[in-house]
Amino acid sequence: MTNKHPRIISWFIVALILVLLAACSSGGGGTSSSGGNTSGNGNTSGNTGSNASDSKSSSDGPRYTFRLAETHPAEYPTTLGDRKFAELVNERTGGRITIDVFPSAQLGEERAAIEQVQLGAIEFTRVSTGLMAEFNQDFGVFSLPYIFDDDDHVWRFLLSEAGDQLLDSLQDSGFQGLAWYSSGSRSFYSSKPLNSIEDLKGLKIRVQENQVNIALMDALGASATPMPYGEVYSSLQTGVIDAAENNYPSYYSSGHYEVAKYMILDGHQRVPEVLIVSKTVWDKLSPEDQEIIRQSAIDSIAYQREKWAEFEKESETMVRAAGSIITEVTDIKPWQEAVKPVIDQYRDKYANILDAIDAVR
Ligand code: GTR
Repeated sequence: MTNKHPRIISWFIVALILVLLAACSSGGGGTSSSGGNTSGNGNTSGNTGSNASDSKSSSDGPRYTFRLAETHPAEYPTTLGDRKFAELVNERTGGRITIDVFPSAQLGEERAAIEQVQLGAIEFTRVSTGLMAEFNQDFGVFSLPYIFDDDDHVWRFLLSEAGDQLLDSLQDSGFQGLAWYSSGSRSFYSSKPLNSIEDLKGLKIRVQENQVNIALMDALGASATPMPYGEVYSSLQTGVIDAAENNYPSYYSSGHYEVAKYMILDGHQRVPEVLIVSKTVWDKLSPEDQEIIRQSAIDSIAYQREKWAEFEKESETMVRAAGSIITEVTDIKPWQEAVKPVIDQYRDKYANILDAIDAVR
């Protein structure tokens, strides 16, 4: 009997295989596509589904999943900017490049994140130019007091050729600068009343970690305490420091207003944010991918600025409602006078950049 039906059995097996193959190719493709979606931090999952049908040439090529370190929480305007950037890159590469945004310093404090990006261990980060000053001296210019008239002036400079050159100058330090984001202006806040410039004298004030800030606190008769952003809340609470300084959105979202309810709106600095990528990673990308990434970063700026403007107002309302005591500065001249030695000390070092800033005043 076994010898009688070998042909029938083999035809049956062939038919069975064909049926199975057909089943796999029609239904299986759709369900197994989750393999391309393994990195999942939620923000990209909507895009990956469209990969298969996307025939744009940008969807051909290597697939990457990158990480972007962000110190602020998920709904902060810089994080929203990061996510917009990631979304644009993902769309424009037909889902081939995924950038997962890690908010709330999950990948480490800002300085550590920059170091990791420099090494290529983390691919992207959004940081304050105040922190970049220790990695690229030119960036220290942003910590000089009162060099910009207002936010429009900052943006005229950032979007000028000099601003582009500054982004490119990061190459010498192991990064590629991609785009600038808004960060408003910084003012002092303390657990002690702040009614005038005199009240800063003798205070221990937390600053972003760079040399210019140390000179600035000296000029104000205060003592600078550089420390990571994530340590400021408990340091204010326990009295390790008396004061800190930042914009409204950071003062609010970090909760610093809960432990330092006196704020004086002196607006001493306008320190923009910057989106950077590791040069090690950048150099491995094709020119087409570099272009998509660069353009997506630039195209995310408008969204970040819009969210910034909204959140700046919202945070002011929230801290006022929570009982912060906010002193307006009606005459800024005494402040500008007091910090003049800092400008004098750094004028030569930053002569070219300061000229470019003046040129768009
Ligand atoms: C914020 C900035 C953060 C961080 C922080 C700080 O304005 O957005 O990236 O640098 O200041 O003071 O450390």
